[in-house]
Amino acid sequence: MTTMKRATLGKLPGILALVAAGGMRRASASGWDLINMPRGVTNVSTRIYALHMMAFWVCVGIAVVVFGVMIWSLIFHRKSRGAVPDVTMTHSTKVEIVWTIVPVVILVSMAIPAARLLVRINNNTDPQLSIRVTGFQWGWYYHYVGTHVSFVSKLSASSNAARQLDSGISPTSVPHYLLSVDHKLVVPVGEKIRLLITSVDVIHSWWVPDLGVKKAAIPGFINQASFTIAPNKPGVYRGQCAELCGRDHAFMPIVVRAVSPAQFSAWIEQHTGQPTEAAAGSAAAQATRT
Ligand SMILES: [Cu+2]
Repeated sequence: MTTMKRATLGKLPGILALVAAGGMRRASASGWDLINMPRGVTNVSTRIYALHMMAFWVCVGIAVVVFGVMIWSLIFHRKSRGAVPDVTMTHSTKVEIVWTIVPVVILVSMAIPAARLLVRINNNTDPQLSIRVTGFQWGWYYHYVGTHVSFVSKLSASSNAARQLDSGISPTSVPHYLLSVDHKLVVPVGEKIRLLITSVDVIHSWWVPDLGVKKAAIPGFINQASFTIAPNKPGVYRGQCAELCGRDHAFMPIVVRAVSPAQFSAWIEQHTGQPTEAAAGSAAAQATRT
């Protein structure tokens, strides 16, 4: 057995305990919300949720009808009850018309709201704030367009220490393990924010479920994504890189802190010029090399 395998097996009880603890935490909170996708805090994310629920209930309805007929047939038309197959029936135009029209109606009725929402999701016009997001191995570099505010956001020191092999630190003792960063992305609530997303090395993906945003960061391309956090929803929203990008893919989380516009202005003022874009850029480049 290799040393690596032994190390992994040695950690197995710890990993299982962690999974169990996570499961218990989930079970103790309101169950349905934890197994379902989040409603999120933006206009778009709540619409995505509503669309998802609509599709879910359509699927439930179809399942009830299809399995209902199937089970009813199995019970009431089984051989032991004397059922005899009707070998003369080979074709029914009426039935074929029904089973063609019904799925078409269902699909179109789902496609129309989905297409409408897709158009809304991709509406990146008239932002009140633009932020350049650059993914790198292993973190994110943010620059508030039109300001001198820019910084690198990486996995927090506490999570980074705990994740090291044989660190002896229990991940359960670390708040927001692997979902916390050194510098959060600060944004104002109630304002339309446009992200200009790219990468300096491989493909990453900027994903924050509560914002309804998941966009690939591709070197050489600038992708756009927009979101507006509801004015009554300031808070901290967490996400992760969602594109397998290499060794430390699991260690480049995203944390967004939504504050009031006044607090945001104060924050921008406080951070203008420190660190400068050039300094943050060289930090990003250095981080890429290590
Ligand atoms: Cu990644």
